[in-house]
Amino acid sequence: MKLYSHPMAPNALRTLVFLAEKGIEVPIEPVDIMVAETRTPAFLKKNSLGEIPVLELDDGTLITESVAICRYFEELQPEPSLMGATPVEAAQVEMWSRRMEQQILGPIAQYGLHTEKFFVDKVEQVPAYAETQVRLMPKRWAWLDAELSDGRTYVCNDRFSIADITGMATLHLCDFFKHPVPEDLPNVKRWEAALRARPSWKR
Ligand SMILES: N[C@@H](CCC(=O)N[C@@H](CS)C(=O)NCC(=O)O)C(=O)O
Repeated sequence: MKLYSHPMAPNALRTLVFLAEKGIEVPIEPVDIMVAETRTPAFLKKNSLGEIPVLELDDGTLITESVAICRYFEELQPEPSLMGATPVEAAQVEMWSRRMEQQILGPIAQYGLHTEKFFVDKVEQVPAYAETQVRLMPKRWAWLDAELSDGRTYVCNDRFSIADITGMATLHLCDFFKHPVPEDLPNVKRWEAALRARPSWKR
């Protein structure tokens, strides 16, 4: 088994954090997106979208998409549960994962896609759109702050899950683009501090 990955790539990082939280070790084949190693003909045979992470099993099976790779490891090793241990919990974690991906990770990822030179061939970059996305961030953080105002630390049932891992990937992107969480949101700040304190936070 081999994981094509890189800790500086947010989606690849989600899988790396997931594995670290499970205590699972998988051999890593580093793929540097900044020097376009995802766009070589050899890599495109592994993922036609030219993206990491990619998990390659010993029989040659290829699994792409960070959450699909996490799902594979959750099924192999259910404990500690990061995707919900009962049908209700699994649905709630899925709900929160989609919320975190669409509401929180989405705008800052769109900002990166529309501003980084590296993505110029990937999308028609519209700098004005990028600015609208970055302006959305404080509003989205304020939404999360209100959600966490009941005092819970983690987004879903106050239990660390893959939804928080998507939050970690977002915080890494916010660090990179220097758009921190606003200081006046104590509940998000509490959540952020808890995530940054986890051993899996390190890249
Ligand atoms: N939906 C995919 C997204 C994967 C993705 O966007 N990967 C980025 C790094 S975070 C990538 O490899 N980009 C390389 C490129 O665009 O050339 C997932 O969750 O795995």
